Amino acid sequence: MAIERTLSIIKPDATRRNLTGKIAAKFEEAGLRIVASKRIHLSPAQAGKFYEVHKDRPFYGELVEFMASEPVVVQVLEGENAIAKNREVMGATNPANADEGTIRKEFALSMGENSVHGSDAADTAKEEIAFFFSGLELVG
Ligand code: DAT
Ligand code: MG
Repeated sequence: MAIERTLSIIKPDATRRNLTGKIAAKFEEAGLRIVASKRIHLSPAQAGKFYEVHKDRPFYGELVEFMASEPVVVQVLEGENAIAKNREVMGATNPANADEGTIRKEFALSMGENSVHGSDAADTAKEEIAFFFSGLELVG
């Protein structure tokens, strides 16, 4: 299995409830290394651009407003099979369907306020990492 990098976002519902450390611990316990991390407050334009792929979905406006509502913590996670492993640790998009022990099962408030984002494939991981970080900021 290849060593991969993936982009994670700890969303406003989680930063607001002081869950940043608990969520980061889940990544580390799963063997994912946090090779870059920063707390930022996205503008609506930045959040809209990041989630552009969903622009025609009915929830887009709500999603963008939520992601720009309060700070987020963006991180790059590195490890074997990191993209799929992070998706496993996150749990299903809808917390009602998330497995026990996953971040979304434990912490998510709803389908929209679901605590974390994670890249879904190698190409999106690359794009999403470049959206937030320069090469110099990635410290393996
Ligand atoms: P994921 O975040 O699991 O990759 P996604 O890419 O399908 O899920 O959607 C991006 C985010 O949009 C998701 O984390 C929460 C929000 N979202 C998705 N479907 C939604 C819905 N039906 N109602 C409200 N928000 C939704
Ligand atoms: Mg997605």
